[in-house]
Amino acid sequence: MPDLFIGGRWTAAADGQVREIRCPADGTLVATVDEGGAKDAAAAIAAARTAFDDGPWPWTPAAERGRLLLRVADLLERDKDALARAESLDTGKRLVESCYDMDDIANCFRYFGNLGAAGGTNRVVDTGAAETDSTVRHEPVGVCSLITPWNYPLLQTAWKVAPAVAAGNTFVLKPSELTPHTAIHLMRLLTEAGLPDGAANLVLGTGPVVGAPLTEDPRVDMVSFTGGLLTGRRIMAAAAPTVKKIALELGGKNPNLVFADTEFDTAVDHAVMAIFLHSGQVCSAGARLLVQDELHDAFVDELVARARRIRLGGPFDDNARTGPLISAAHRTKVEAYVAAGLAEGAVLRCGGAAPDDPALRDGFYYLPTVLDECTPDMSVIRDESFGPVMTVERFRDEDEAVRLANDTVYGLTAAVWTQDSGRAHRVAARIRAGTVWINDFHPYVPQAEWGGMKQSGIGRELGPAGLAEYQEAKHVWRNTAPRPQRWFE
Ligand code: TXE
Repeated sequence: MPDLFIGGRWTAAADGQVREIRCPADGTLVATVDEGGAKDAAAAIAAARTAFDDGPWPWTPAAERGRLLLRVADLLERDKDALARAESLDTGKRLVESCYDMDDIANCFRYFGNLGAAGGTNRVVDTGAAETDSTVRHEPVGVCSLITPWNYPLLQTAWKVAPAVAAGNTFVLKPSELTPHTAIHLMRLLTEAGLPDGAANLVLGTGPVVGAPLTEDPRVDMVSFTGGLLTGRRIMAAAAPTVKKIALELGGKNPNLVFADTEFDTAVDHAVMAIFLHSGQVCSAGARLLVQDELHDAFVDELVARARRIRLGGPFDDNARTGPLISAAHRTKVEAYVAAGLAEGAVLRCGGAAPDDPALRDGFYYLPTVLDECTPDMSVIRDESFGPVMTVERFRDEDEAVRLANDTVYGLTAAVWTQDSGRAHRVAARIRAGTVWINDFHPYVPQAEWGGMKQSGIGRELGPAGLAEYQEAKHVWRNTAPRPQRWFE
């Protein structure tokens, strides 16, 4: 069966191109999929445009749209095992982690489904004048291009597709060219749940070939993108000439602040998890450890010992605790990043290389790495590695901790560890990031907004604002007893 989904039909690429998808854990061939081009992107945009302008979906009552999403949530649960397996083969991620992702994805559809099923968000306005009625209607934005990355492929897709569909939009989805399989499966589930033809379209392919037209075409009203900062800047520029609405989630360089009064074992445990989960390929990863001077030596010694014990392995290896990087190119980038840090004076405490275990030879593995004695001017502090690399900086007091934490162009997440709740709240208030955890790292819920300050992005996903992102507010004012005003008489 072909892999592109355009106007309710499965189709091969117009120019017949295909791509091999290989598992990053061992290089085995997962499948060969159709690779779209500019013609396919144009056809998908046309289908989404027609479905929006003429189709039933934008005019379907919000409650009915919500019920469709609840059916999708049920179907996701039905197909959880197959979806998790497909996600693990594409990404190399441990199967158990893909299973957690699938639960989160069903919850995301359920959250936006319930929001819709509650009956829409239109608002009656009291104008203060008796002979008027006034309503603010929340309408869909239109045709949305949804462009997603490879680290949490279906999760990041769900964060866009569920609210876009709930709000009545039509869309063209372009997943990362490296991880297309769960997006293909999702199209089947949306159709099975009853989404009309043309409301959901899928084009596989690369950023420059398929992504670029999706961000430039005048028939597209909105672009929602999750990925790297450089691509985000490019997308913003591409969307500017036609003044599209944009939503961007562009990663982070997230500080994890540990004060000396914290509970030692728990804070070390979370610091290790904060960065080495999914080998650091997490936009919210706690890549920058900031630790108070007097705790530094003991804390770093212990976390280095634990990092050395982390077992690497493929998706179906029950003993593995984290997997490979997504590609050879990405590993090369992480290697260059570490080399730059060492040249700038960072101290390598562990890792800093690919593992020498012959069983891992065919995968893109990289050892959990800790770079100590880092300073704010170093490139390893300023740039995102998106790999299993933790940098360590020291701070003396609360003011210095906050100053260092905020000394970055990013602002996605941060964490503060202390038993002093006054300090915890002061620091949380002063850090410029979209999410701040106190004595925790990584949890999120679909009810709470997610997104970045500064160059980590524009707009929010999840929560009520995550739905509003896909809506336009329209004020409809009706004069119930119109009379001439005689303004010019
Ligand atoms: O991401 P890209 P890449 C960061 C991380 C990583 C870096 C680069 O630091 O090392 O980004 O990774 C599509 N027009 N994050 O190169 O390029 C592309 O096909 C339209 C953070 O893999 O941002 C894919 O579908 N689309 C992050 C998507 O953009 C374009 C997750 C993401 O790819 C395009 C991943 C273009 N011109 C990487 N060029 C996070 N925020 O979670 C590419 N794409």
